[in-house]
Parts: sequence; structure tokens; C-alpha cells
Amino acid sequence: MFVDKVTVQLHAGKGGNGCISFRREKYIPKGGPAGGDGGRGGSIIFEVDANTPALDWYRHTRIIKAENGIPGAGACRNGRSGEDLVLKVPPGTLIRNRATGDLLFDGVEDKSQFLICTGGKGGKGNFRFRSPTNQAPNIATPGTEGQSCEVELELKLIAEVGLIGFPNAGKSTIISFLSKHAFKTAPYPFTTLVPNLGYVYYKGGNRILFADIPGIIEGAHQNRGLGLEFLRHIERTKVLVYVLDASGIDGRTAVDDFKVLRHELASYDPELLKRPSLVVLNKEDIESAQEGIEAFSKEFPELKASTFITAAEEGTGLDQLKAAVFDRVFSI
Ligand SMILES: Nc1nc2c(ncn2[C@@H]2O[C@H](COP(=O)(O)OP(=O)(O)OP(=O)(O)O)[C@@H](O)[C@H]2O)c(=O)[nH]1
Ligand SMILES: [Mg+2]
Repeated sequence: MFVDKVTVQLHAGKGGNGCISFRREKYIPKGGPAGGDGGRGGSIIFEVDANTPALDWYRHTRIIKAENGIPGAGACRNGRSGEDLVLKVPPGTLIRNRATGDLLFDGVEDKSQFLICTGGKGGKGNFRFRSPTNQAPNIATPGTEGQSCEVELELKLIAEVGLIGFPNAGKSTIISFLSKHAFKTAPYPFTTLVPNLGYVYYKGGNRILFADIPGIIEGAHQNRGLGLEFLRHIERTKVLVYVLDASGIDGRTAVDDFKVLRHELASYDPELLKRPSLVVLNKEDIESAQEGIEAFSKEFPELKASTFITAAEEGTGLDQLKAAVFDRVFSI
């Protein structure tokens, strides 16, 4: 799970002022009061929307204002109310008062709404103040300010696919290619120190959040290397992708790596082994990879249908991998 947070300032609209005005009509020398009321200020409402994937929009829009009410006018015309502003947030968004940290809204259900800032009231025009004793009232009231607040939006992102592998296997290269976002890759172990997250898009605008988990080595469950702490990020993924270096250039074999990875995962949580998974035999472009691929197929013939051979740096085989991942995720 990955946490994304933004802070925004919200200002509901001010109410429009009431108007002081008198009728001026031909042949009626002393027209009565005719000032209209101001309109209500627009309120700000949060709405959970399943089609809103992230909080990105709020990153560019830190101050959000709803429309003010329009002042009243002569001839008893009332001002129009400001439009309410409905702010969409993805399911799973928590809304907190920035100052106190109090939880105001836990947006779970699609389409559920929460009124966060109420718009100001419109002022009264002088028409409202007419009475038998005061037929020409010279008073109107101003609109009131709308409510304001500063809130923190927090979204817990849940990756649907986790890339698992030894350091240097090519996980970051794969996620960079698929998500079209350049994550750091380098020819040394432990390049990735915190999980990288990337959306991968597919036909029809479907998208899946991938997580590139820092490299795992033998003994990670005893805290070797970076340990297994990062595996909590894949606890809720739907599909695991084991990324294995088939070439053996780092002095290990894909067969051994796969066994070690499964063992490490099982030490963390045996349930992870039951998760739907795919295997990637990467670095196929290196000559020695053929041997590694053959050895792997021999050792795990039952995985044939879910094994993909790739040369991630050139992008070879990644389209097929992507199609298979989407297929798995959407069939769950
Ligand atoms: N020849 C070849 N090199 C590759 C391939 N895929 C990745 N590499 C290289 O292997 C090195 C490691 O790739 P990364 O994507 O950084 O590996 P990683 O699994 O993210 O590694 P860590 O972040 O250290 O866990 C980089 O130098 C890549 O350029 C491939 O298919 N063929
Ligand atoms: Mg990496």
C-alpha cells in the first residue's frame, strides 16, 4: 500500500449582498423599496468517484473556491446563488482537518458525498424590510462569508501487480518500459531502495498500478539486504510477477533465484505463494540466457503457460507480458 497525500485550502462562496433600491416608475412619485436579496454562496462538497484514479488534480490546485452568490438588484431581483462545487476524490480517500488531524470523512462508497464547507447566506434586500411603519427602508444586509478550511486528503493506493526479484534482474527496467516513466535503473544491485509505482495503460483506457519492489536476496527474511519490509506493499496485490535474470551474468541461475524468492516470500507470508503469478525470464538478449531458459523450463514444466521470455532493455516480449498481466488481473 502506498500513501499519497495532498493539502488543500477550501473556501465556500460568499453570499451576495442584499440590495437597497426603490421603484422608479413613471407617474408613481414615491415608489416603494425594491432591493432584491443576494444569492447564497456555493458550498464545497466532496464526492467519491470510482472513475477518479488519484489525487493528481489537487496537486496543481491548492486553493479551491466555490462561486460567490450574486448581489440582489433593483426591481426585487434576487441574485443568483453560487454554484456548489463538487470535488471528486477516488474511493479510499480520507479527509482530515489539517489543523487538528481529525478525520472528517472516510470516502469508501462510490457516489457518497460529504458537505465540507457551507456557502455564505445571501443578504436581504430592502424590500424585505418594508413595514407599515417604515415604507421606505434604507437598509439591506450583507451576504455572509462562506466557510473555509484546510484539509488533508490521503489516499492509500493499492498496487494490483507486484514485481518481485533479485537485485539487478531488471524489475525497474520493466516497469519503466510499461509505464512509460523513467525509473532509475543501473547495473548494480539495490538500485531501487523504495518501491516504484507506475500505472500501466492498456486498450480501452484500462490501467493497472504496478509496484516495483526493491530487490530481495537469500536471507532477506533475516533482514539481509533490504530485508522483507517492503513485502507489505504486495500484501494486497492481485498478481505477482517474478522477474528472473536468465543470463546468469550475476553468477546465479534463474532456477535457484526462483526457489529462493519463493522461500523468502513464504517466510514472510505463506499465503503469498498462492497468489496468481507470472514468471519473467529476462535478459534473453545475452547469449548465456538460452541455457538458463532451458534449465528453467525443464525444472518447472508446469509453469510454461505463465512464463514470459523478455529482453526488457529493448522492450522485447513486454507487450505479451502486459497482455497476460491484464488478462489475469481482470479475470480475478
Ligand atoms: N542485457 C540486458 N540488460 C538488462 C535487461 N534488463 C535490464 N538490464 C540491465 O540490468 C541492470 C539492472 O536493471 P534494473 O532494472 O535496474 O534492475 P532491478 O531489478 O530494478 O534492480 P534493483 O533495483 O537493484 O533491485 C541495468 O543495467 C539494466 O540496464 C535486459 O533485458 N538485457
Ligand atoms: Mg530497481
